[in-house]
Amino acid sequence: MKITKVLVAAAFIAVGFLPFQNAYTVDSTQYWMKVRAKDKFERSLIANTGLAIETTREDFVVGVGSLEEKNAIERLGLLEVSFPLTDAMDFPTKDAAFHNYAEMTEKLRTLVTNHSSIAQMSSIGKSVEGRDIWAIRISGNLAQADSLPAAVFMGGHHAREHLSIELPIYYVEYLLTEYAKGNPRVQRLVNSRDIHFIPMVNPDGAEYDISTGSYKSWRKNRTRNNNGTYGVDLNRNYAYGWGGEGASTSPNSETYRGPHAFSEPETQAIKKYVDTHENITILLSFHTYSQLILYPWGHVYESIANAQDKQVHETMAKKMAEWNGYTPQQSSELYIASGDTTDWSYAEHKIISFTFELDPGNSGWGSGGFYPGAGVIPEVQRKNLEPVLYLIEYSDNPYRVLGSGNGPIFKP
Ligand code: 0X9
Ligand code: ZN
Repeated sequence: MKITKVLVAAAFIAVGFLPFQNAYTVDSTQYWMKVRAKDKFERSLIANTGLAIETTREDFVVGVGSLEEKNAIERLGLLEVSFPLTDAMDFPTKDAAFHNYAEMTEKLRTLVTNHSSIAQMSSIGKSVEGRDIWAIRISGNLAQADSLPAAVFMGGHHAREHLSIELPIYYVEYLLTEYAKGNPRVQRLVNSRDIHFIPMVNPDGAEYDISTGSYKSWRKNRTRNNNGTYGVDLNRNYAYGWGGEGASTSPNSETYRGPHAFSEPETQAIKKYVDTHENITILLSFHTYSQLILYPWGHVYESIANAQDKQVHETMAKKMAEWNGYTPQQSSELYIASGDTTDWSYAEHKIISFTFELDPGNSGWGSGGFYPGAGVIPEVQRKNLEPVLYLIEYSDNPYRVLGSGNGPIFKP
């Protein structure tokens, strides 16, 4: 969105003189606001200022309004956070190829609308600030997709890891457009599978990270903690091993685990989605960066007890590493961290689960780190395409990677 200062100059075509200074400025900037409101009376007070309330929660509302409305709300003593919806609230120009929340929503909506016989878009829950968390479901047989083998891919648990959002978006586009073009491999996969993408698990964090037009290096979500700080680390908030090592009890910390497991609406949404799609056998959560393929456990150094499951994770990780060149290893080889997505999905549902730490590597593309620049997007999408197709392929029975006759065949 662009700054919209409207210069209004009355045109006086009087001969010889200009009677007074007749140019004035109207600031038509709109502000995004989070406003404290504990009941209908406070909400009515706020609505009365003119604020367009978009989301109502137990103790706050979110809306958009003018500077005048923002000032009025400030005078009521209820304003918690505000951003001008100006040039900010978007990626720096050089990184415009990344999708912000609105752009992602629009792109996914268009893709699904154009391929509605094989794709659905649904909100799996709302973020703390009331944004929809979108899931895309792709299958050649949507009516009976629950009885097909399923894989789920997610991105954007961590706010500043914007590259992790570009991959799920791209694979949605790839599968839908290749299917339409008649790509036989994609048609076979889509027709026989139930494929899920949740590209932006933490939309509030991602938007906050770009809210000033330069990156904030934000990681967590945007929960207001009890000490007035913001954010829970969503990859420390899942239930399995929650409360263990490698997660902080301090709300100020970057790795704050939250007051209890699944305290956050974002992780609750993922939990509910995974819990209710019992056909999911494979999960991949994209993060950045370090070029790693990680698998459980992450909360202890021991490996998972089931030897066959361990072997499946190792075999798949090694195979995928041949395509993307990343290093396959157990999560806790990186460091111990409790409450992450994949420990939970494996422990709770026996889903074969991976975390990819995407590019760059530690000493990869310069000092890019979390912000490697938009130029890397196509290459990272390309190198991870084969791993994604492979996971979809083997979701009917991941144990097949160990040779025929291994493990439970998928039963709907
Ligand atoms: O710390 C994390 O959540 C992940 N790394 S990141 O830089 N994207 O924040 C790694 C999670 C791997 N899991 C464990 N080590 N348990
Ligand atoms: Zn991460």
